[in-house]
Amino acid sequence: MEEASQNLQNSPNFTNADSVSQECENLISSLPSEKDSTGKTLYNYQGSWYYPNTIQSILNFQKYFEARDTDIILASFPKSGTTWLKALAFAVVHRNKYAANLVSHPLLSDNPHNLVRFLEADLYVNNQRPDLKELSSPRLFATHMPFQTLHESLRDSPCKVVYVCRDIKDALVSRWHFIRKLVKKEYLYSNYPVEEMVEKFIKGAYSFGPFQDQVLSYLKESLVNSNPLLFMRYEEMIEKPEAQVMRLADFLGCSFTEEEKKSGTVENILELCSLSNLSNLEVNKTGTSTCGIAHHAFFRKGGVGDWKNHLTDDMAIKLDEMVEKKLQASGLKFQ
Ligand code: PAP
Repeated sequence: MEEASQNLQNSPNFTNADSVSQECENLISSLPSEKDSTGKTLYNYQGSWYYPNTIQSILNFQKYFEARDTDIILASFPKSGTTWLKALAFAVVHRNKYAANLVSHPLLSDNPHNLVRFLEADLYVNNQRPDLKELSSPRLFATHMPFQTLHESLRDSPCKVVYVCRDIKDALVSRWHFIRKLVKKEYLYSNYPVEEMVEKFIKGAYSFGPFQDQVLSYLKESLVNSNPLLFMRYEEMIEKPEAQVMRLADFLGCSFTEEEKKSGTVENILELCSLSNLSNLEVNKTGTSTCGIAHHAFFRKGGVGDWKNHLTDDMAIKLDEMVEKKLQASGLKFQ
């Protein structure tokens, strides 16, 4: 959900990229700004870069969202495993309502992004007060905002936050593919060179960037715990999916029982939410999500290390060093 969205002329949620309130316009005029490669302006709000329409929806969210103590917020930097985490969390939380292997499971007929909707990139786009009161608890939401921006609306609530983090290089390459896949030939981004994406990541001014600042915001929070926070890593989910999904269930307060473990519930959920299963569903081949993106664009290769096919060693070293430097300066480590 990012630069490409600025080019989605047919998307209902992204057409009014610059239609913002007077209040938002005043705020924006005071913020640091940078031009992207198409000449559109990004602004830095609370330490992260956004296009104006996203700042407007963040303001809507910060002003009007009323957290419930039972809410669950799934947070991520774009292209870090959001779709997978949404599917897993939905399946885990609602497993008593929908058996994971039944044909009627919502994940078989709808995309994870419609079942767990983004706050700033969907629900609050062009809508100051989406009706969220009717949703039954626990409500699941998602965000790409850094913790400090999300926290403004969670201050008075002990609701849970799950953050999924992925190697910057794989997240970058995934974003690059996403932009090229999503955007029609006539738009500039279909010929977007990966070098430009790397430059952008090094410079830091791109939507929801800088990566390392966002990761640090959640890493810090996982120590402070003003909200209960589970820090997950995409690579660990790939390596040990059973252990990670059980960790997720434990954190969400719905641990798998011994009987569930014996009867294969964990495996069923993992199979239901697997990249191969989800990407081959009719709904994910054809549909468009509530945030205006074609479902198929959220699924590609998955896994760890695809960056090796697209980035040079020099690029990789620069990106890794940049992240390490940021984390070292804070005295924090991933593990
Ligand atoms: P978003 O931030 O726009 O929602 P997000 O789901 O975080 O996107 O990232 C998409 C990546 O997750 C893609 O990675 P790739 O480009 O390296 O292939 C996509 O393939 C991968 N992905 C999507 N669904 C799954 C899944 N069920 N299991 C594992 N990986 C997945």
